[in-house]
Amino acid sequence: MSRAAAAPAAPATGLPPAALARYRVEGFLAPLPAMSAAEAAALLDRLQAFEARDPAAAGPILRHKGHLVLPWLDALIRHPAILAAVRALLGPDLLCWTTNAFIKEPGDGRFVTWHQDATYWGLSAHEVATAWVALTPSTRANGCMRVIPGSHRWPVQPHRDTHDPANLLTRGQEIAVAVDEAAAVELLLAPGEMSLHHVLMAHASGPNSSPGRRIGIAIRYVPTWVRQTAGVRDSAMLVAGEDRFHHFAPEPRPAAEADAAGLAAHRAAVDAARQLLYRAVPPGAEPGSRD
Ligand SMILES: O=C(O)CCC(=O)C(=O)O
Repeated sequence: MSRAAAAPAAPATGLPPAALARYRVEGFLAPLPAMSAAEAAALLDRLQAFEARDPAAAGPILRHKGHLVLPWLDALIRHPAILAAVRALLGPDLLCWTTNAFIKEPGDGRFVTWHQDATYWGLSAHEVATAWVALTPSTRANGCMRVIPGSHRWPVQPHRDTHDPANLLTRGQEIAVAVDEAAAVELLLAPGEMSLHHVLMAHASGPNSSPGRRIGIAIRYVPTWVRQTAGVRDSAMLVAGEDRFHHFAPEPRPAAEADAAGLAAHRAAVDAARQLLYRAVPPGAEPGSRD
């Protein structure tokens, strides 16, 4: 299949002008409809069935670029409503750079410190957005994402790496300057809703003190003209429009769950992510491969 032919038909603009203007001012939008609650429940079933079938592999695969291995996740990154919204932000030619499932089990104490995604990603521009799609409710009690409106206009702040194992981020990185918690906004989502956030947006989330799992899939989109600048051979999946730049190695779509080709592509992508996200980190650190 040609790369252009792989692009789904999506409405040209998926955000009303007022929402677009708000994103430019605040750096995020939430809640936005992505799919029905029933569609989200079906995706959650598939995720949990995969975890049950192969618990050892599921963690690392879901954490980073699971769309290379799981056809349902490959479909999610091309979902017409999600793409329509992201096209309104970033233009018609889009790559999915990565996917990361953020899973918090009841009482597991996992959290995310205040950080800006752009810090270690090595991308040549800040025209990069995340669609965070809720497969379960995302609430104050289960550790929903919180953002600082307008922080996408901050430059990349100094970050320090804590390597705290309870931190869901790869390096346990956190902004090394004070963040005004009182200014934070909670992104409360129902299953099937999503938030969109800018790559410079300061965001964090607390632990899950509810009795249920909190599961969201973060999908990172970049326009095709963005490059990887960190000296790593990076790859990405064309999901809309065409790629006239070829800055990223194209990624194969999975034909079946966890088939040999998908697993090989995933292994290569995790190796590249390890080089990217752990550059200048002492050897011995364990990969988490998220931000
Ligand atoms: O899911 C979370 O709690 C944090 C997500 C996050 O840091 C991100 O999507 O960049």
